Amino acid sequence: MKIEHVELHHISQRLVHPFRTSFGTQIERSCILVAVYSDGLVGWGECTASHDPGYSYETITTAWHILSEFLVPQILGQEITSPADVPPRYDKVRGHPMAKASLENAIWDLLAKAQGVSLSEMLGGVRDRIEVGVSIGIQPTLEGLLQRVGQFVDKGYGRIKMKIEPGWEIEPLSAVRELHPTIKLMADANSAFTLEYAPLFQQMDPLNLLMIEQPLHHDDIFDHAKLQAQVNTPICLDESIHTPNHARWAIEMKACRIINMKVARVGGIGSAVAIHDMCQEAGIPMWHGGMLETGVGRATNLHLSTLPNFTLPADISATERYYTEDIAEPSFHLNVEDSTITVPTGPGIGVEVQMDRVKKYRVQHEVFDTPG
Ligand code: OSB
Ligand code: MG
Repeated sequence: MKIEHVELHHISQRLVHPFRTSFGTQIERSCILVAVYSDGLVGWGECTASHDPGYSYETITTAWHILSEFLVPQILGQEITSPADVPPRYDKVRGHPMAKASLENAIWDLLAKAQGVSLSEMLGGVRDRIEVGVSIGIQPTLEGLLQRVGQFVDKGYGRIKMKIEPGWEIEPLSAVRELHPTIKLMADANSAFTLEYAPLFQQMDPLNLLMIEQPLHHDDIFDHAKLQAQVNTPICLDESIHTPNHARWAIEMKACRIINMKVARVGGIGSAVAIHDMCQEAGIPMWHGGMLETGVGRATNLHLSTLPNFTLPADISATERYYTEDIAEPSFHLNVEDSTITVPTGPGIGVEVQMDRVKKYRVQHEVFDTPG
């Protein structure tokens, strides 16, 4: 298919509830939506870079720059017959996986739509609903935390993830564990600790956590291996894994027993599948993480999670947990009987972007047309 036209939309939406992690508090959530046009079809991808470089060095502004100056020009006007045609066109661009993923994922959606199959079918997915949990930010008080956890448990979420940082760890985790003795519980530190905290992580062993996510430095693998050797709870890497090589190093070094997949963090669906296959081979289970996505990114994440090695609950919650009004329809609901979300079955990612809403939340827009 010849890519005839590309559009970038920077949108900003208020979250239903502020989201506090060890790197900051989000009240508004911005992203770039990438739309690629060919043969009367449009494919969508979401760039999850944030306003600030807290989770990753990429921001909306760097991603816009990389997309408009370097990535879109490599795709526009080109004949693309397979998603595998895309990554080689990025050869001259180092890093910037979130920018790369948004355009590649939009092309996967476009090609799946052209074939009349869902993205999951195109990928060889094996399930039609994904087990999910909810990620709960750092709360101002312990009582507030227990109340918030209780609300999500009552809504039917079967897995709770709590954000932690130095000073907000054992006490809140123990309090939640005491109230919910059998729930699937885990902690995400977003790189807030150092190896000197190993004794603190050993204290978490009796809490029977599913895993501890990214306790140490955002680009570390080495110290995580030292920490994993000292604790029984599985360590899961998020921030440290950007390429199949990172995953291989982490597995060979025994730096983790679980890997969190974020398709944007690893540069797109092609790289995500390569990491998936490597982890499956190595016996390292995975789950899909989240970046507070709109319906576009959430749908992409659900389709990818249908691959066989995604065996742990995903950070993909119902739309209402994030936004009062999403930019895509239909919105996602929790199946309360088994804490799952159903994967859309329509062509591509299976959601319809509502252009009137995109325009309502849009703060920046750029159109790229085929030269000549
Ligand atoms: O580390 O998993 C993370 C949100 C923004 C940035 C990083 C992370 C998160 C979450 C939210 O934990 C997961 C979700 O989308 O529900
Ligand atoms: Mg994380």
